[in-house]
Amino acid sequence: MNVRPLFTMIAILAGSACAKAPPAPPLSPAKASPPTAPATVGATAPQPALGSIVGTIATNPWRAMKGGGVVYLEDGPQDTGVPLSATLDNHDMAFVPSIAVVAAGGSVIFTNTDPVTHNVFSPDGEKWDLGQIPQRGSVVKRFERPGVYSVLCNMHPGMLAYLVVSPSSHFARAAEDGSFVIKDVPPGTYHVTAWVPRLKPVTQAVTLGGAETDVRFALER
Ligand SMILES: [Cu+2]
Repeated sequence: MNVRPLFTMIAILAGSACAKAPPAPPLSPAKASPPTAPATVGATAPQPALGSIVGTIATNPWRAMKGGGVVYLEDGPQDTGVPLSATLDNHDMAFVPSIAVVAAGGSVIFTNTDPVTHNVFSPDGEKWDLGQIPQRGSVVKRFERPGVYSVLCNMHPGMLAYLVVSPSSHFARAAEDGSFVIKDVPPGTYHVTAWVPRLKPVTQAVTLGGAETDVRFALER
């Protein structure tokens, strides 16, 4: 979604140069090693070592990162066991958090911890409206398709949040300084998208070979 061709294939493949483990001592030819542990037990297939895709987002203007951003794998594997839900609260006349993320197929729980009634709707995509949410009330909505929604309240025009529905369960919030870490990624090549409010998202091909791969994004209007 929203691929910018100019940037698409700029992958920075800086494989981790930091060897954390010292080289193993040479194996001495052991005469007898009775308790040999079997290499594989049972029928479970060996799991590839998981790594991290780390990096930073630079923005023009730089203030665009004030509320943070989201980075996600377009084609990452869908992990089972990942909590497929996010919460977006109405609190102190604002949405908290201002950027929420959920994997496609997951649900968002819209709550209201204010002493006043709020409304939650989005004019984007299929244009949903959850109606009024009273104090202590909540509404759950499931999101099947990836996309980004602006989230508004028709009773308080200043309220604005963003909901990013990620195409995979591998995503991360980017901090205000642009840094992010997507953890527990199996080795492979992925299309990684960086999204920041009001800027054009950028997708790059990134190959994760070792424990860590570093990638830099540059986003502008
Ligand atoms: Cu409101």
